[in-house]
Amino acid sequence: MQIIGSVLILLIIGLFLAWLYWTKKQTGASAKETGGTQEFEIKVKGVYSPSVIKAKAGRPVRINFLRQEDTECSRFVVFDALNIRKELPRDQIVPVEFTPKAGEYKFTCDMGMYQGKLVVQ
Ligand SMILES: [Cu+2]
Repeated sequence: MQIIGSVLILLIIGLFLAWLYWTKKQTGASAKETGGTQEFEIKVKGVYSPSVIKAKAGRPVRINFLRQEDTECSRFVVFDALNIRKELPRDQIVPVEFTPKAGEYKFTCDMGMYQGKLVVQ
C-alpha cells in the first residue's frame, strides 16, 4: 500500500514538472528591456535555450547568441525569413538585431537541426 502511495506521489510530481516545462515552452521567454530594445540571451549548446522567445511588434529586438560548444553544426544561426545568417564563434556574444512585424520567425542552424522561434505579437 505504501509503495502505491509513493508511486502516485512521484507520478503527480512528474506530471506537475511536465506541465511546468510545457507551459514554459509554450509561453516563451520574455525580453529584458534596455532603452526600448527588447533584449534576449540565447545559449547555444546542444539546443537553443531558450528555444522560444517572445517580443512585441514594431520595436527593435536584439538577440544575443552565445555558443558554448565546438560542434560545427551550430556554427551559424540562420533567420531564413529575414535573410540573416551569422557566424557564432565559440564563447563570444553575437547580437542579431532587427525590428520585427507581428508573426513567427524561425531560427535554425545551417542544417536545421537546431530550432528556435521568435514569436512577435
Ligand atoms: Cu546543424
